[in-house]
Amino acid sequence: MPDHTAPNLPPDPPIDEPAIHRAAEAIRRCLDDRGTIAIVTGAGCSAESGIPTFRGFFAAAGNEAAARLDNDPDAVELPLWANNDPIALATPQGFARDPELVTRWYDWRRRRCLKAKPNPGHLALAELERLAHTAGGDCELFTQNIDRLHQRSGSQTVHELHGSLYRWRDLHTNEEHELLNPEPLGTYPPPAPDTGNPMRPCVVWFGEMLPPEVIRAAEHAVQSCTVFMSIGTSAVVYPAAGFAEAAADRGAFVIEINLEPTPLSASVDITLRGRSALLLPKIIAALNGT
Ligand code: BV8
Repeated sequence: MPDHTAPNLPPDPPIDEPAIHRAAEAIRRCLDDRGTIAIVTGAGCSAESGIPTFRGFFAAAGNEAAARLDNDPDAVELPLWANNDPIALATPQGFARDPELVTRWYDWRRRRCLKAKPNPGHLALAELERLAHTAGGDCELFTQNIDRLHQRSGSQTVHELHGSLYRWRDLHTNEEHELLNPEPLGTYPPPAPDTGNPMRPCVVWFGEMLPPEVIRAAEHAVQSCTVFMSIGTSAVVYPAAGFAEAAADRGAFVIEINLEPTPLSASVDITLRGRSALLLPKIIAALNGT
């Protein structure tokens, strides 16, 4: 029985070894041509670090088990959010309606992500970046995740499409502050350390624009990549979901790794069903010919 760190993961589907090798061959051709690999990851990439996925966040049973795993003092408060739709919380309107509830939710996620560890899928993507650079190519990773586990696993080029749980900004001055203290923030919304003004997390809520510099980097990667990988995402949130489609339209070789089919699955070159922490290391092993 595989050792899952995230509770309630379904049993592993059969591994499609030939597809693993086809994916590795496509990546090998890209590296031999000193090409660019573009990658988009979603919450599924962090699921095996014990972080519930965004839409699975309120699979209450799984999340209560995960919260108990953490012996989180806030675990008893989880039902406070379990009756709320995360999409409603992750909006400016949700924050305006109940800034205390929303900032408590983000602080709870911030502390659980601080305690989480990168999983073998994160480490495999950091290794892929190293292989790309050694070959004289490039590897641009765009994540929808706000947990910084890619950076902590050693990936050097990580573009945060939807911001970060650890950066909060003063609502009046827009000054940003890193909040890395593992203790609860205590006051909600938390006060800025210099002005005392209330702060919000520097995440991109629904209805908010993504950082322009990240959009530009993504558009460049989509136009220049030879291989595009979509990993652990339901591919329903735009503009991130559109990057893989645009890469496929341009003729890039698109590889999807996801536990379940997505709207992208029909239009990619290879779609691998399974856990990213299991399949990514297998692709790297095939790439290294080991
Ligand atoms: C924008 C940060 C321009 C916060 C997130 C009406 C008004 C305004 C905009 C829209 C609108 N209608 C539509 C839109 C566009 C909207 C959108 O796409 N909505 C969707 C719901 C249809 N997009 C936006 O609003 C974006 N901004 O468009 O600006 C604009 C502005 C104004 C007006 C018009 C346009 C901003 C989007 C960013 C929102 N913020 N996160 C936070 O995290 O709290 S998005 C949120 O969803 C997370 O970032 C999450 O990562 C992301 C996507 O979800 P996934 O990562 O894919 O996670 P999910 O749970 O869905 O799926 C996980 C997958 O992994 C599953 O398929 C599962 O099977 C798989 N999996 C699980 N375990 C594993 C696994 N796979 C492999 N291995 C495993 N172990």
